[in-house]
Amino acid sequence: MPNERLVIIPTYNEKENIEAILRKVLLLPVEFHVLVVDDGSPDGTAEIVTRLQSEFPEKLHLEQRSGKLGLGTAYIHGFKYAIHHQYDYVFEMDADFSHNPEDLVRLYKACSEEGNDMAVGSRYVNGVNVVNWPMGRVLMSYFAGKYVQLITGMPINDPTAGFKCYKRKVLETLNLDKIKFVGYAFQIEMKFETWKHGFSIKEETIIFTDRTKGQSKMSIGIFQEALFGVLEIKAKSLFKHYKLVN
Ligand SMILES: Nc1nc2c(ncn2[C@@H]2O[C@H](COP(=O)(O)OP(=O)(O)OP(=O)(O)O)[C@@H](O)[C@H]2O)c(=O)[nH]1
Ligand SMILES: [Mg+2]
Repeated sequence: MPNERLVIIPTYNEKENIEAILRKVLLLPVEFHVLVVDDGSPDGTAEIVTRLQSEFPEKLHLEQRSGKLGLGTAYIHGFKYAIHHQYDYVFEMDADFSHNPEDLVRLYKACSEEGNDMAVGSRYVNGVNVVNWPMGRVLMSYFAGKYVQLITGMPINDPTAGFKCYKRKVLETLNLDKIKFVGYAFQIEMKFETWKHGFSIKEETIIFTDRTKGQSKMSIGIFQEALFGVLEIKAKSLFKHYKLVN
């Protein structure tokens, strides 16, 4: 049987969250496999995953990298793994419960039943659906989305969202080795490249909840990368020829 669905969860110091989130995903009524890409978390996140692997053989996978190399490259690593193992649907999800694992099923159906190539769990389809973020951060994220729309023309309300489903053919089409950014700009770049290739993208409304356990890895550097990265993504695209798929 071909492999169906793989959820990639990048982790750095998520010992407070990892076991609970894995149990949630692995026990959903629809079967999802999980790949954790851990960047040598000093807090022992990978050891917890290794222990759980005996409980979920075949379904729970772990890739370990030697140091904190950034979210973007962790996902690229995971995408290549997914292509190699022929997963049909590939998901991005955080470990910190900001993304509700139950929404994976809706993202999956948006692609498998509604025929979209990518589904994005979006906070800003109907107003703002964010719980427990300080108002400053909500506004920043919301207007960052508007800024990205303005610069790129991409019709997506939540371009920095990191909760997604890709059909494998999207990942096979994009040149993953040319994806440059690692933080929020990585999320923008992946959507932009997907859109420019003519793939269909659906935004599914989700409620995003701030993490309650563990430490955020958001930094000023990641914010700056997004601010200037968007300009670079747009500028580069002007010199690029996209072969449309649809
Ligand atoms: N492998 C790997 N995972 C990372 C890295 N940076 C962040 N992560 C993981 O990526 C996910 C998102 O990171 P967060 O710190 O929650 O970032 P965020 O959601 O933008 O920030 P908060 O809202 O404050 O939580 C989490 O599962 C992190 O553990 C990294 O360098 N390498
Ligand atoms: Mg988070």
